[in-house]
Amino acid sequence: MTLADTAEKIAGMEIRGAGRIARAGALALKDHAATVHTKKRDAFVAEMQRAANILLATRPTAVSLPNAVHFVLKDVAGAATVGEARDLISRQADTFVANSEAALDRIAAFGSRHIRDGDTLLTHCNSEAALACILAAHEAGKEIEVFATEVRPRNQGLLTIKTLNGAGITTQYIVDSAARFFMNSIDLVIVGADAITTNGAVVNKIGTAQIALAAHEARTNVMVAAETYKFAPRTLLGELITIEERDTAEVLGDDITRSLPHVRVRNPAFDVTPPAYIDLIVTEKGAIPPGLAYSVIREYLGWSIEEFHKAFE
Ligand code: RUB
Repeated sequence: MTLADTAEKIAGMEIRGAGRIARAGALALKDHAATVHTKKRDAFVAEMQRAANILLATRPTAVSLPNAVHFVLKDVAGAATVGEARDLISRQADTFVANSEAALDRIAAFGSRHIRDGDTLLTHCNSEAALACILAAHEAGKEIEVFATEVRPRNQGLLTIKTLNGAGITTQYIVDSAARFFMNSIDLVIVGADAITTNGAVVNKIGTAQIALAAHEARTNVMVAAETYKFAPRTLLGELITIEERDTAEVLGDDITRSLPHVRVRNPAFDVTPPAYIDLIVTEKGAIPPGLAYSVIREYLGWSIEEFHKAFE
C-alpha cells in the first residue's frame, strides 16, 4: 500500500480510531522511505516531510497522528546519509508500533482494575483502548454488562457490539440519545480519546461530552483509556485542538438537504469533555486524574518547550 493509499483510507475512515490511525501513519512513512531513491540527504528529508504533511492533512483531530509522525521522523535531519536516515525511520516506525501495542496491554491491565465484579459499563464509539479494559475485566472473570451507543452518523457502535458479542459479554445497544435514560443503572463510563489537552480536557467522538455531563449529573464515574501519545503537546502553547467537521452527507442525504434551502446540516466528528467531568485517565504509565495531563506531556511524551517551538514554527 502506498502512502497515498493509506492517507486515503484514513480520510475515508477505512482506517479509523486514533491508535490505528497512528500506527498506520508510522508504517506508511517507513514504507514510503524505502521507495525514495535519491542519494541526497536533504532531498530525502524534504520528501519525507512532504509525505508526512499528506498524512497530517487527512484527519485534523486525532493528535496520535502528529505524535506518531514526530516520533518516526525524529532526528532524521541529523542523519549523515540517506541510508542512515531510512534505517532510522524504519526502526522508529517499528518501535512506535511495538510501543503502541504494548501500551494497550498495560492500559488493559490498569484499566480493568477499576472495573468491579457486577459492574454495568457504558462505552461510546469504538475505542480499542476502552475495549481493551473491558475485555481484560471480562477475561479476569468479572461479571460485567455493557451498554454501547449507536454513534451517529457513522455507527461505530456496530463495531463495538461485534467485539463485545464475540467475547460473550452481555451488551445492550442503545441510540446515542438514550444515554441519560440509562445512566442511573451505569456504574462506570469508559471511553477512549483522540486528544487530551494540557489542562486534562478530553477530545473524543461527538457525544462524549454529553454522556460525561449526564454521568456527572447522575454521579457516575467517567474513565478515559488513552495511550500517552494521545496527549497533545501543542496545547501547552495555547493551541486549540481542531475539531473535524465531516461531509454533511454522512448525516442527511444531499437530495434532502438540497430540498431544504434554509437548513444547514452540521457534522462535527468530535467534542471536548471538560476535565471536571472526568474522574480518571488510564494510560500505559498508570492512572492519573485529568489535572496531571501536563506532567504526562512533559515527562512521558518527552517534548521540551524548545522542541515544540522548532517543530511548529
Ligand atoms: C474514534 C474515536 C475513538 C478514539 C480512541 O473516532 O473517537 O474513541 O479515536 O480510539 P473515529 P482508540 O471513528 O471518527 O476515528 O482507543 O481506538 O485509539
